[in-house]
Amino acid sequence: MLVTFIKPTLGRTERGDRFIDDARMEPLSLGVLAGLTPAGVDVRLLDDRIDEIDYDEPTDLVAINIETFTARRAYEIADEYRARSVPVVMGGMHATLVPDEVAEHADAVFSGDAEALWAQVVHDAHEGRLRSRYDGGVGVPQQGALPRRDLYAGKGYLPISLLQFGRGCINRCEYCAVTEYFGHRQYARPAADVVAEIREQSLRSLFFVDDNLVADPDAAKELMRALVPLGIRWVSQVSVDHARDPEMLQLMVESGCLGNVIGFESLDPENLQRMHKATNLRGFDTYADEVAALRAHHLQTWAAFLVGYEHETLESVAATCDWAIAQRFTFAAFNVLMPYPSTPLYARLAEEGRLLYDGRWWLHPEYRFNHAAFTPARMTADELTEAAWECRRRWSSPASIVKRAFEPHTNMASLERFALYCAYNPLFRREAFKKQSMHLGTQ
Ligand code: B12
Ligand code: SF4
Repeated sequence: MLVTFIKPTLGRTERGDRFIDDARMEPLSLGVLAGLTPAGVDVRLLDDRIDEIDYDEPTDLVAINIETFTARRAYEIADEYRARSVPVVMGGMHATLVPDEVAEHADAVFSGDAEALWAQVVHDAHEGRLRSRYDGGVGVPQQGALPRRDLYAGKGYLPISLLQFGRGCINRCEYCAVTEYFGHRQYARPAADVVAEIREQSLRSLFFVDDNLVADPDAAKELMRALVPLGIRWVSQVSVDHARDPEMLQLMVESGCLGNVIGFESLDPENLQRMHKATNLRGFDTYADEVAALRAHHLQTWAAFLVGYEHETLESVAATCDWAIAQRFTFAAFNVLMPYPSTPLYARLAEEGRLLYDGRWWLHPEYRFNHAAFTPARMTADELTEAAWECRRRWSSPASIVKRAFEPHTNMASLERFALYCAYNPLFRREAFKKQSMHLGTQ
């Protein structure tokens, strides 16, 4: 039996080409799924962000990872295989959030985590008795299984190994799909399992793709203590409150952390309140102390902002970008607030009649990547789209890249950090231009 795992690309660029992601990373979800596949079953990986899919190549089961942004493309791929009578199972974030929609394009919809039930799916497919729905629930990642990293060979992924300590988050931000999926909980692996996995693979640069690595500060510290002897370099995603914990920062440095993605989201406490972003609000003072602490520990921050919340104005979007450049962060993202299905934000905007593109923007042929899909309170949707794009343009302009490079405590703190800065800023700039206004799906 042969199972084909597929990671769909986002869509096509304005020139009409299928989007090839030059900053692509290992698709950990599918690596883990392959690792959970029973011995004796053959597996292969097709990454639509680089590979051409030959739909006529024989396979017994197609397993597609689906997110809201890749739904249109995932359905195109699924429809092609199903037209050739190849059974398709889809799982991942979007399949869990809107299983009924996904069911229109799949023989089986898999909600939740794969660990408990994936072997059963493979068995059922082999017997020709695939059920239309599976619900794996949520829980501790991997449960002993290792991702099949051999499947990543030759696909040109960035030289950084993806892995997971925990998944889920205890916070309840109104717009967040993750916390809905995991029921406002975090599920972490034993630190010893993570250390064993790190020893099993060859790269020394690691990305913990946790939703919030520090959701349980004690568990995070235990992990970091276990990482110290490994001599690795790592990055992750963390909530800003960790910067108020000197022990956490010290352990990050000792265990090889280069910096983290941090959701600053907004500089306006009224917006943070509306988001239910409690972690950011505690002792809020325009993040001055937090940024100073990160700098003092030489951490290179990827600052994430969410633009378009209720109190946002065109002036406050521009001021957010000014502030980020003035802080000379290493990387930044200016994300337009997106109403992901099945989130409290989505329900609220639907009730207020503010969703655009008939509500299901991810399927709408007119919707474009990075465009607002709702009517903001204090500007038009087009103004929000343009203001966020202007932030991305200004942030990644050559003048900004040069200005930010010379931050002495972070980007200039060592040759290694400077090299990281210089390698990735131009790459992310190119990607930002390529992705802006892309069509979702390729048809
Ligand atoms: C790492 C990551 C990234 C990395 C990508 C790494 C890569 N490989 O390419 C980076 C930083 C580049 C990234 C980018 C983006 N991301 Co992202 N990302 C994540 C993150 C944090 C972890 C994903 C992961 O690897 N998890 C580890 C694996 C092992 O777990 P898993 O994916 O949950 O898979 C398990 C189950 O879901 C299930 N499963 C998954 N697929 C399948 C398939 C089948 C067939 C079956 C049976 C089961 C199954 O089994 C797995 C094992 O239990 C998630 C958050 C999250 N918790 O999912 C966001 C997340 C997926 N990203 C999100 C978004 C929005 C984006 C961006 C669009 C952001 C932007 N505006 O640019 C981009 C573009 C994404 C794209 N498709 O191109 C959203 C998606 C929301 C949604 N409703 O779909 C998420 C959920 C974050 C969030 N807070 O909402 N992302
Ligand atoms: S802190 Fe981040 S991961 Fe946690 S609920 Fe809020 S947005 Fe989601």
